[in-house]
Amino acid sequence: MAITMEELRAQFYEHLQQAHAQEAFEELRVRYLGKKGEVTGLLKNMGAIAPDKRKEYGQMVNALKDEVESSIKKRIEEAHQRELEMRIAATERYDLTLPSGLSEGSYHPITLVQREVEQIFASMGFTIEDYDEIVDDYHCFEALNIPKHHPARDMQDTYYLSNGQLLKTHTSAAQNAIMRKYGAPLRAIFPGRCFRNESTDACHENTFFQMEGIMIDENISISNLIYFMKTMLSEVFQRDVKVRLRPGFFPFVEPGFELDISCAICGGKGCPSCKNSGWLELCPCGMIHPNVLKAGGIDTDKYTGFAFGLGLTRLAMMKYGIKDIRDLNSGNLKSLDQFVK
Ligand code: FA5
Repeated sequence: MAITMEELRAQFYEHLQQAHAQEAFEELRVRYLGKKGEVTGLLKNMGAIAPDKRKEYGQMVNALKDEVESSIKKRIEEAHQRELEMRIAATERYDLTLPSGLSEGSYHPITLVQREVEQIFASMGFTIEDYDEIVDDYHCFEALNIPKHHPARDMQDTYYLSNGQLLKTHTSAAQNAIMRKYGAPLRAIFPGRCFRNESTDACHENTFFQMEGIMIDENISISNLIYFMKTMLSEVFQRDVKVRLRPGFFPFVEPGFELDISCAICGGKGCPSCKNSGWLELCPCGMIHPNVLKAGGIDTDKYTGFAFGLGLTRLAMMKYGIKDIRDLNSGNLKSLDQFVK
């Protein structure tokens, strides 16, 4: 007895279920859809079909043909996908418990010390500001009471750009913009990279970091300045450090001071890190000159303020006992390893 269409469909799916390889799918295609294939063969039964049902029967056979065709195609795609996944699994097997083989990263000592100082000042109500590295003459000098041809410009060997701008020689270059941005009263610190065209030695680099701080309010005096400097140093070093304050000249402060720290490398005896003086200039500071306040739009009848320019790179040297400042820019990963946190 001839097989019915339903029986043929069921038989096909049973065979399809058992087929896994490409050749098996090809065999199925020939067996069911080839010229002498079993689905094609259904058309041979057409003579036994009543004439008014033949059209419908032909359509059903064609639908079965399409179904067989697309079912085989789908299984071929699934088989490809499975094979691909197996290949990936075989080549990329991760064992998340294995050690990475890479050493732990570390923060640069300047970053560590910068963050520490930032935290100290933030806890005392100072905001932390960012400023450009390329600045103009006005902000770096003129707004700081250093007019053109003033001899104080020689104190900082400046890198000028061909467009007349310059690389920031000190973080004081941001003072004017920050005063103008916030007005008074104001407490802000602004760390930054500075550039000076000078010869390098154990305590001088041509690229180094400073952190500027300004506090402007009514009745700010030198005693406020000394209090903040002392607090900052005792928090950073967590011990008593020997410092000295001596008069210093900077056109943007009056009076001005040099704050030196006893050299932590030699304990104050004198060594190359402190140029054999036993002291290292660390944080010049002073009361902001009225001309600078005025340039920043601050009412000098009402407000006074102090400013300091902390040498962050030197602070990192002193805190971590780094003998030569040039090591900090050397990119020597071995020496940085010790700062892994
Ligand atoms: C200034 O740059 C002033 N703007 C600081 C200031 C701010 C004074 C506010 C008063 C009020 P000076 O050139 O001395 O000053 O630099 C300040 C600190 O930066 C130095 O004490 C030192 O710690 C550090 N420093 C300066 N030049 C170098 C250098 N070449 N390499 C490493 N650190 C340096």
